[in-house]
Amino acid sequence: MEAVTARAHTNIALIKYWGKRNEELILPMNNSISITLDKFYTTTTVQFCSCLNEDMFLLNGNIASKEETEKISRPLNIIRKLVGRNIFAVVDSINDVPTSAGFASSASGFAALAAAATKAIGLDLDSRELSQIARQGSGSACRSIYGGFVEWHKGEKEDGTDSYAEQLLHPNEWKLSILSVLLESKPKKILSREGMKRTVQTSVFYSGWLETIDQDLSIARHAINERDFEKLGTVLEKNALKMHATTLGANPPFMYWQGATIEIMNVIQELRAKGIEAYFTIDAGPNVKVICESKNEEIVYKTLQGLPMVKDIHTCQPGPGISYLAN
Ligand code: 2P0
Repeated sequence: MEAVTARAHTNIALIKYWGKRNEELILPMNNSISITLDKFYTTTTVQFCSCLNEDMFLLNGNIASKEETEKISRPLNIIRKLVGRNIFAVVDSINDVPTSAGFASSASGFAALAAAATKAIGLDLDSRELSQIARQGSGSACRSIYGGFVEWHKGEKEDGTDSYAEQLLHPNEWKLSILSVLLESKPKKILSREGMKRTVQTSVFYSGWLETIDQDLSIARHAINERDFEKLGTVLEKNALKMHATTLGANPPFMYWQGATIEIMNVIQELRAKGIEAYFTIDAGPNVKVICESKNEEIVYKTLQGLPMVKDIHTCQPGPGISYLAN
């Protein structure tokens, strides 16, 4: 069978996915909205062969661990079931996602895998179907099928058939800048999967998250539609702070921020007080992403670059969805 290569880019959530209602199918408690980024991506080649009796996974040129291989076998099992064939694959995956940039590679990784593997086994799926397969590798991966601004619909059904992402805006339709600020930090202790689970089960603030999420989503959708940067920035920063507040109400409580995280948040709020529109968001780790309009990119970059706790800054713009590469 032919080898197929696909590429997918990472994404950053503006309105966060935080909590699952079904751990097995990876069904979220709420919709989320993201921007796919141009700079960081995963390129994955998949080839099925009846000569194999299990999946083989090469990650950045090295044979992956049993645990890592089990993770990629999950979406491959779904694909095998779809075609009714018990045939295994070699998966060769290269991450151009510097983990140093504070981005997880799971979103781009599972999106590229879904695209390459379905085509390699002979399926011709549309983006929505690919999004559903990528979702079952890692939730945020369902958004990386598309470029630009994307919304993941949580869906209502318990079988997950209506839980997939959709593009809101093409990457060329709104050129924002996203600065990924790498801070001096210690390794994170609580992975997002575990963190969101503990939050859903125990946080006294999780009800507040759920009660206000539809309003945040609606404001963000309108802001994107109207290219209203102040409106979008205000709601995305509020939403990130609210997500992190839920971790403080969990039992036992936990927090992703470190000292440097708070210092950057203050710097961005001070920049705004001086009239420069920039907003921050933070995922399940200490690093900060700053979002601004292109006209302010240079001043934001220069402000951050000079700070002692900033180790590195990567500047991104809205990027493309999945693409297939010639082998
Ligand atoms: C997001 N995060 O919307 C949120 C915000 C982290 C904070 O999606 O368990 O790797 O594989 O579905 O997608 C990171 O979690 O979690 C994430 P799983 P995933 O981007």
